[in-house]
Amino acid sequence: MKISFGRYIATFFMAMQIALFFTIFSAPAQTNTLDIAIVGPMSGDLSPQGRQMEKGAQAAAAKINSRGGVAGNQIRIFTFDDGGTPAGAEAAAREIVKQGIRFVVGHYNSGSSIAAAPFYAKHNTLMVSPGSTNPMLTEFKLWNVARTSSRDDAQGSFAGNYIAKHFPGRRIALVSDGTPYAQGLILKARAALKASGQPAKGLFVVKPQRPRYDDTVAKLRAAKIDLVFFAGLANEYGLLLRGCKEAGLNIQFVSGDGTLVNYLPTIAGSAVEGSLVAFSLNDADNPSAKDAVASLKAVGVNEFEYTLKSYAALETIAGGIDQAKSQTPRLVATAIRSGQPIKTVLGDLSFTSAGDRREPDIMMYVWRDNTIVPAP
Ligand code: ABU
Repeated sequence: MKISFGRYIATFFMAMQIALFFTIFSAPAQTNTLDIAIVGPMSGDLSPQGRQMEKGAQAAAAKINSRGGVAGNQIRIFTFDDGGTPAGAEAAAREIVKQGIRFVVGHYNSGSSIAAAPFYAKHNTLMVSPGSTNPMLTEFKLWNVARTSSRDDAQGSFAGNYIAKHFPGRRIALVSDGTPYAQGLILKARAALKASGQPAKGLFVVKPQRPRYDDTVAKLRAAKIDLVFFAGLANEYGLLLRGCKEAGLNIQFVSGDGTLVNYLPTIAGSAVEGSLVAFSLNDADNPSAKDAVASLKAVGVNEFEYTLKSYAALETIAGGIDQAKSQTPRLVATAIRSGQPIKTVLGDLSFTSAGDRREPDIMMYVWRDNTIVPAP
């Protein structure tokens, strides 16, 4: 059959219109996404903290997505494991950047955050840590760092002053596990004790990952120490508590937040009872967290030390994007660090130009019946 040129053109345009119609009305709805990495110790001793971070960030993302996302973008969470070490953190950071993710909730350990932050800075990536408390993280003046936990200088000073006030006349020793986290904390506690007229009698460093600390126990006995301020992580602390009790030493222990894991009593045994720990205000009691806590409890999440700090870290990124009206990490960081409050489960958070929280967030707890309660 022969078709005239005019008819051919008309048929061609009709076919184009039909194709266009089906393209518009049958294509799957386009969803814009915002990718956020959650990175922390998902394996090893500190994996309970990493898993809390992951659950908190996932819950925050689900909540924000149910409200339409961040500026119309649905958040997708990608979890990475840094094993709680600086080397693991550097490897995870390389992978995150390689995958094109530009927003990070993490890391947990100060040593990990401090190792990874400059790499993120060079690669246009913003990080908000829910757990790293060493002051150095924000003192390097990197453009890309913020945190939802308070700093060790606040914690160390608070602990030193608390000890001086509640335990006058004690023979005090400082014990550190040598991690970057511990080093910052111990300096501040030592300064506060000295300023209060009760200087520490000694500083001992325990090497991480040893099965027992009998040598340190012997040194504490020889120095007639009856109060230890411990800066470090839970495993070493638990073993030291247990070792002192087994050796018959009657020492009051006070520690920083790095020892706070739910399995501490399984390492320390009954020696954990009565020990004190400086940590943030109880996030789960924060009125702003009421709905989030109820939703998390409904799905079996009952631990909130880092769950809600991580939830708030993700909300901080989302709030920064809203304030900046942009997903450019540098602009988002500038918005977060402008001091303008961001609504989170921990209340309205505002940050300094270095990325630290402005609100004081520290109190003393005591271990009773294998859980912590506010200290008198
Ligand atoms: N701040 C709790 C322990 C984690 C860290 O800062 O290394």
